[in-house]
Amino acid sequence: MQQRILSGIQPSGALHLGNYIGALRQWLDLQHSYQCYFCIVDYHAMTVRQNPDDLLHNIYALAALYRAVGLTAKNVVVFKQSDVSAHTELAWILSTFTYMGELERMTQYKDKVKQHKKNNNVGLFTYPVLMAADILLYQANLVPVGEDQKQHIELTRQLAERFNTIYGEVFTLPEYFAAPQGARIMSLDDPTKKMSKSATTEWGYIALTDNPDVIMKKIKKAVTDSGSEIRAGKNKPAITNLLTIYSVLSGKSVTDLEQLYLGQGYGKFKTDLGEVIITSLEPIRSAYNELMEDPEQLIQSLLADGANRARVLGDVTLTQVKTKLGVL
Ligand code: ATP
Ligand code: LTN
Repeated sequence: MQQRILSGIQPSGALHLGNYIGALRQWLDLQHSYQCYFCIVDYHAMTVRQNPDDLLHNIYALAALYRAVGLTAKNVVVFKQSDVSAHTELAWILSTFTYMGELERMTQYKDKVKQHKKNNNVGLFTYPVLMAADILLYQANLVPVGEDQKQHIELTRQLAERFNTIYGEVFTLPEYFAAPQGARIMSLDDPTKKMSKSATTEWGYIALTDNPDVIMKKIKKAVTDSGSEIRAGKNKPAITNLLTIYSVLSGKSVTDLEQLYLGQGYGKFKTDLGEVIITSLEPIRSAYNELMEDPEQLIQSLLADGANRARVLGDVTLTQVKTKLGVL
């Protein structure tokens, strides 16, 4: 039987190069050899207060982007988390297998609390349990995500193992899968932070839908390190990040790029990098714009079909879990 993948992205804003390199590009490669479930995790996005019109727009936009990047294989199921109620049902059950201390250790939770001091809600805390439910419901073998999510996958494995030990084998233990290069793309205006949708300024990220002028401006404005050599290294986080992006998108190794720009300043390097990003993102942007001309149509066909296919599989697992627990 073909192995299965599940992954998800929050509809919490414009997708950026970090999401593309860390997650979407991996999905593109894997879609041909796995049965794929790609979720729009709208319940996760709600852990930060959302405006309903923006949330709906972001759901449509994310569905369109999943297609625009090329997630079109027959075995790809794209669906919205809130359409499949088994996710929240299983999350409740799993929460009774999760210890407070385990959630208190999650670094994403600690970071988010700092960002949202006035809305430190319980959902932010239990966020990883819902994520575990997303994954375990589909008996996923592999979860391709950025490095920031590794800790959540480890917790998911722990919960699955705990349940299986007490009640008998139900859940498949999922493996974390990271991009070989670029699993953690850093912010352009602060290379000590990861590139993020919820950044305070737009200078930190390049959105997949940014137009060429904006992309070039953002790259020109990206912070650099002291010294002028184009060289990767521990004490050069900014240029290492830019070289990583260049390398992934051009297929040239970082060592080759260092050779290519030996003795040259940042100016030429940044212009070339800007061009590489523009060329890589152009087909995505045009496919996305075309799909967004009729988002209602897209939602109806893609997400309705996706939800139906996801429900079938989700219900099988939930029934097994409920049977084991004695509530069916
Ligand atoms: P937010 O800032 O709203 O928390 P985000 O930008 O971190 O959002 P998510 O929707 O949480 O984006 O993540 C979607 C996928 O992209 C996940 O697999 C995540 O690990 C990956 N990802 C996010 N940021 C980066 C990054 N900077 N580098 C590599 N992968 C990333
Ligand atoms: N927690 C992830 C988003 C997410 C996810 C998932 C990723 C929710 N459910 C299931 C992979 C599998 C994030 O914040 N990036």
